[in-house]
Order: sequence, then C-alpha cells, then structure tokens
Amino acid sequence: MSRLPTPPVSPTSPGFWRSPVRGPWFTSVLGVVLLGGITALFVTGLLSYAAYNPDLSPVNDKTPDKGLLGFYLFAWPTHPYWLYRLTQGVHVTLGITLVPVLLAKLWSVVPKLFALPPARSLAHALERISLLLLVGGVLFEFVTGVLNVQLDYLFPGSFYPLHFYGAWVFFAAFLVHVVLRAPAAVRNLRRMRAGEGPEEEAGGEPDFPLVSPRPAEPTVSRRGALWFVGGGSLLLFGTTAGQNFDGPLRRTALLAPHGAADPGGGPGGFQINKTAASRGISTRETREDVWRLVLTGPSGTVRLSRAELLELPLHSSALPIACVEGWSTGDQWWRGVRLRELAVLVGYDAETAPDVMVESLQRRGAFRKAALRSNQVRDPRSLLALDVNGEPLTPDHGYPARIIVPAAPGVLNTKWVARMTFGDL
Ligand SMILES: Nc1nc2c(c(=O)[nH]1)N[C@H]1C(S)=C(S)[C@@H](COP(=O)(O)O)O[C@H]1N2
Ligand SMILES: [Mo]
Repeated sequence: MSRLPTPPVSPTSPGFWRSPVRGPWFTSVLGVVLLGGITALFVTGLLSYAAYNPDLSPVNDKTPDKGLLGFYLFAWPTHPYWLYRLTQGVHVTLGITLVPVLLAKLWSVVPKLFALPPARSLAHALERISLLLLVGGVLFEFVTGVLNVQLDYLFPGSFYPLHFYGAWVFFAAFLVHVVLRAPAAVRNLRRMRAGEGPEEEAGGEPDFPLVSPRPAEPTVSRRGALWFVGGGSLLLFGTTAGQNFDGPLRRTALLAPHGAADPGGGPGGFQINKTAASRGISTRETREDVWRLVLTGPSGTVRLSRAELLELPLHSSALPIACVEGWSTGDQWWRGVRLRELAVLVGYDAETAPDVMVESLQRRGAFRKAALRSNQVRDPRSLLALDVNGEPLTPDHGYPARIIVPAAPGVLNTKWVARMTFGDL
C-alpha cells in the first residue's frame, strides 16, 4: 500500500482516522437504531420513575424538588398488575442490549469530536455544545444505570436523582441532535436503498468527512462490522432477558445481578433481593411472642401479633416481584390481610382508605420505609402478606409480614413490616 508523503499525525486532521468502516452509512444505521431504542429507554425510564410515586413522600424519593421536570408525574396505577415488571424489564434489558450499538456509534463519529476549528458559526457552535452534552449525557446514563444494576446500589439514595437529571440533560441534547441530523440520516438510508451512494456531507461537515481520505486496508466490510455490533447486542440480550422469566430461562441470565444466585427450592424458592441477615433482622425480633404489628390511624393505635393477624379475613393474590435492577419473578401466591382492611381497624372506610407509611424492623439503610398511595391501599389485591405459595413467609422474603401491591416496584413491597401509619402523608 502506498504511503502519503507527509502522513498527518494529529487527530484533528481527517487523515489521522483511517478505518474504512467509518462513513455516513454505518453512522446512519446505528443512529436510526439508537433513535428508536433511546426514545423507548427514555419513556420507560420516566414511567419507572413515576412508579415510585416520588411526589408522594420524601421517603420514596430524595428529590422532592424536581420542579418542572416532575410535570408528568401521576398516581401510579395498580392495573395491569404486571405494569412495572414490563416497564422496568424493558428499560434495563433494552439499555444493556444497546450498549454495543452506542459504543459503535460513538466510535463511528469520534473523528468529528476532534474537528477544528471548534465552531464555524453560531449554529455550528450550538450543535457542537449539544453534541458534548449528548455524548457526556449518554455515557453518564449508561454507566450509572449499569453500575446501579450490577454493583448493588453503589449510590444509596442518590442514584435516582442522578439518573433522572442525567436523563433530562441527555434528552434535551438528543432532541437538538435529532432535529439537526435525522433528515440527513433518513436521506442517506433512502439513497442506499435506491442503490445510490451516500451523500458524503450527510454524515458530517464537508471539511471533516466521516469517510477517511486515506483509508487503511479493510479487515472487515461495513456490513460485517454491523453484524459484529448486532451480534454483541444479541449476546447481551441473551444473557440478560432471562432474568424476567421463571424456570430454566432464568439460568440463561448470566449477567443478571441476582439471576445466578440460588434462592433455594420450595415455596420461598424465588429471587431474594436483600436477605434478612444482610439487613440486620434477627430471629429474636421476629419471634411470635415478640413481634407486633403497630397500626396507627384516627381511632388510635392497634397492636396485633402474627396469630391475631391470621385470624382476620385472609385473601390471596397472585403477584410478581419486579425490581428496579431489571429482574422480576413470575406470579407468586401471596396470602394475607388486605391493606384496606387494616385501615378499617384504625378508623377508615375500606373504599376511602388513605395513603399509608410503612416501616420495617430494619434500622439502617435504604428501603426500610416506603409510602403507598391511597389507590394502592384500596386495591383488594394489595396485601400485608403472611404466607407465600402456601407456607409462612421465609425470613428472607419478609417474615413475619410484608407488603405486596400490584404493579408496584419491588422497593415498595416492604419486608419485615413493623409499623403502618394511615393518613394523608
Ligand atoms: N425492609 C426492606 N424491605 C425491602 C427491601 C429492603 O432492603 N428492606 N428491598 C426491597 C426490594 S429493592 C425488592 S426488589 C424486594 C424484593 O423482595 P424479595 O427479596 O422477597 O424478592 O423487597 C423490597 N423490600
Ligand atoms: Mo428492588
């Protein structure tokens, strides 16, 4: 292969970047995939955030001051009962699957980050600033998301605001980027389909083309590179998606944080997030003769032992556990006392039962308290569960009693419940 007389060495020069794979076609295909994928990530992310009822109580969310960004929040419904299982399962699985596409896209446009001069006009300057926020924002969102899933609440209490604000910064930049770039990307793909070559400037500034002016010998075709990216995505999908299904499929979830952990067999043989031991719950405080559920409402305070709870009318609901980490269980059979009937014991009508603050025996750490909204309390499927799958709860699943609410994120299903305070929060 012939060498140019003076090979450029600076990354700010187009000739520095020599992969023959780079070009408008490669960038456009990846861009269109990300356009759809990231929009779905954004929507499912906002929904999953709403699922916490973050505006209900500061206990549910450490950012009560979302200001305008909370404009869309609404009372999270209890129908369909698998709603959060779907939104969060899609959010996490799709996010992980898109990692190779994102990396390939960033790689494909990396020369443009070095282009000089930094700005040729005001419009160009705005575009480049939005690009910086776009790249920074997307990396931030993927890194915080994956770390939260894999490293088990690396940022206790602060993941939600970080990921939430990061999403808005990113999305604002994403919108600017799409408005500026989508027409060219679509035009390019149309030209390709019509068998014409891509219009070069569609993928970048004419003075800094994506196509290398002195390409190196190809080692893989553009199509081959795309298959490689797609294969990576497929591999990630195949080792993640299984965490949302029971049976042998769950064992395929090699990347899932809890997918491989063995919760044992029997009625309590489904996924465990935090064990009783890890939360400092000892059998001394859960013993029949020690543990009491303390209910408070306008008519005063009621204390009930587990035996007394078992004498109240008991109901069953088949409901899954779905965690923010992206795993979920199939439906489990829970049996216990309806939350709205507990409200009746302290002075409310079942049909007009209010919000409730639930506190567990746990003294430290996240998720030892959670607030439930009145629509969740009133749903007849919402239980203070005492049994699961025909047996008393196991210590790790929340013995002596735990909350289970349809469509709610796992974190609202407080385990080892000690106290419930009814009333508008
Ligand atoms: N007291 C208490 N309850 C808790 C938690 C916790 O850490 N402490 N973890 C929550 C989370 S994040 C999830 S996903 C579910 C998991 O329930 P499981 O372990 O029975 O599957 O419990 C929830 N209840
Ligand atoms: Mo969770």
